[in-house]
Amino acid sequence: MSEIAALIFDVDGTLADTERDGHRVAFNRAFADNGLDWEWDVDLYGKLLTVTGGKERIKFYLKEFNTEYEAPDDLDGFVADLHAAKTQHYKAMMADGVIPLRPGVERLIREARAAGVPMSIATTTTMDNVTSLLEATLGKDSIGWFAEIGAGDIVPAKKPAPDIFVWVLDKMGLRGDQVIAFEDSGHGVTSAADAGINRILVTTNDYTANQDFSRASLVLESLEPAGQPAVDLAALKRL
Ligand code: XBP
Ligand code: MG
Repeated sequence: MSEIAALIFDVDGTLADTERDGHRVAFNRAFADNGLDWEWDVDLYGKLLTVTGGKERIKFYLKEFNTEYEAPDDLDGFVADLHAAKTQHYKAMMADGVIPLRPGVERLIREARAAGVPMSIATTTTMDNVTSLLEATLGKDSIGWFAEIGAGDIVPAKKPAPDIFVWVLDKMGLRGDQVIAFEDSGHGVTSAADAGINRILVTTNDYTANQDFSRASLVLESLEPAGQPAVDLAALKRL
């Protein structure tokens, strides 16, 4: 049994199932706003999730799935504008409460907070998206419940690179072997493990269920898996 110096949470797919009904829909709305007839359906979006980060994902789509489209000379500017429009749609959806937290997430966060266990966030998504989800689900003050929020372009390389977990660990003054990471994807596990985190709890979702989690400590369908005890701090100490 090892002490837990902090919990570090991924956001998309881990705190909430945001990809299929949140990010994907927001991308499609931004495309329509900009007169583009692109439609990312549920299956295609699963393939696009190979690449993390929304701007990187749009470029990947153009390179691999829509080679016919003649992108403007200023590709970076074009993608950045499209992505900014997507973020506005995503934030509006979160403010409307479209996506709830996954089972057990709020319970565990409240338990950690009551026990004085520090929490942070390590995600590839944009900071505004994180704060809009937290505000809509846990309330305005909840941003302050997290010691560090590592998000988006704050590091040059997104998951599966370890940079975002390394950034959060550095900011917290902790080593990887002192914390527990929560992830939902193979890329997330690679990122956390390569940052030196050896206790990684995965909660899968439809997009990630068949990915490689060989470096995770425990893989569950959720923090409240059917027919098994719910994950609480005592269970985390046994990881
Ligand atoms: C999440 C992502 C994000 C979102 C989109 O990965 O890949 O890119 O899909 O967010 P993870 P932005 O859960 O591993 O952090 O559009 O804001 O980039
Ligand atoms: Mg994720």
